[in-house]
Amino acid sequence: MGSPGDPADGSPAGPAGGSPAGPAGGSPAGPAGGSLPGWLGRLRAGLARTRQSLTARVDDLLGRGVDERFYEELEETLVQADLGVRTATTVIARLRARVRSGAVSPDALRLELRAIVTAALGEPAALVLTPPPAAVILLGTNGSGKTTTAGKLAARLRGEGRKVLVAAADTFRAAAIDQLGIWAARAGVEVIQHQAGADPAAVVYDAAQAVRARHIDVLIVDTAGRLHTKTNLMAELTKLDRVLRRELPAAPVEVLLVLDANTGQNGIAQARQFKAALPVTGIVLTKLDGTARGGVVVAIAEDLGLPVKLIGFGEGPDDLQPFDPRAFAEALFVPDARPA
Ligand SMILES: Nc1nc2c(ncn2[C@@H]2O[C@H](COP(=O)(O)OP(=O)(O)O)[C@@H](O)[C@H]2O)c(=O)[nH]1
Ligand SMILES: [Mg+2]
Repeated sequence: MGSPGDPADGSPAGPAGGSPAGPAGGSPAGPAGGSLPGWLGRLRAGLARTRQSLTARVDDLLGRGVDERFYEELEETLVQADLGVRTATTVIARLRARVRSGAVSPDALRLELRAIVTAALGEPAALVLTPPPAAVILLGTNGSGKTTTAGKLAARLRGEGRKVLVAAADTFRAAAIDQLGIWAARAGVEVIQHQAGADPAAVVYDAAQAVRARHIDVLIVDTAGRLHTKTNLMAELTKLDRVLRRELPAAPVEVLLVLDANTGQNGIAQARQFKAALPVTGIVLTKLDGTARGGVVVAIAEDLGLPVKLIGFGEGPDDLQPFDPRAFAEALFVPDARPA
């Protein structure tokens, strides 16, 4: 099939192929719907597994009354949903404080928990893409979803009326270059590519010249998936970053680390290492559809000091959205059967 999402670059298959179970079309179910945009319905559907592992269990606990055991088991549940030990501990401490000051009914506690998590997620952080031309560099380990994100982002920005160019700086395999080319064609944006094996910094150099010559608004740079422990490969990324800033000195540059939600806490460890090597400005959390580990978004916000700027929850061009903490917490906490 012609899906650019096919694992053309040989990344591990994972759960990627699977479209999320349930009403992926995203027509809002039930009274909560009202005017839910389609993507919100798909996000909700995508987060079903996380929601089940988290809220069903929390509801269970809430039904049993609040004692020491309740807090212990709640903390364990939060850790299992990949919120991380530190975050879970904080959430529990805040919940205890609220209970001391009076919130005790299960419904009140559930709302309290949702409010605490929403607050932990912080404020929405938009991509900074002005004044044009701006650049977005996508980093991350192999298979995390960089190329797919590049394609989805190109489509999105193009849809907003911007002139977009993508640079195939993953020159490691020809298939990776083709994969980006398919996305670019589909999104109706231009692409700069070299032969497989070329220097990624040379691709970026050419792309920067094209940005100037063609009056591009946003340059999106796809890079090779690489192990963050390989310092020579990190050096390659640093070089690419340096060339980009030298050639487009006035451009705002977003350096986005693309993390697969399925990697949970490991993703956070990866993020720390990338952050040490490059001026990462934000996170793209992908594959939120079909994972039970969507809670990791909370841990990222709390532990990493980096904003989640975009979330990916499917392989279609619309399955990438700016991260909205409120919408996310709601998709995570409002149970299926009884929308708030
Ligand atoms: N279900 C799902 N699959 C995704 C998502 N993002 C990427 N993928 C799939 O994950 C696989 C690897 O993605 P790719 O963009 O090639 O990763 P890269 O190696 O970082 O460039 C592909 O099969 C993609 O279609 C997502 O948000 N949801
Ligand atoms: Mg790729």
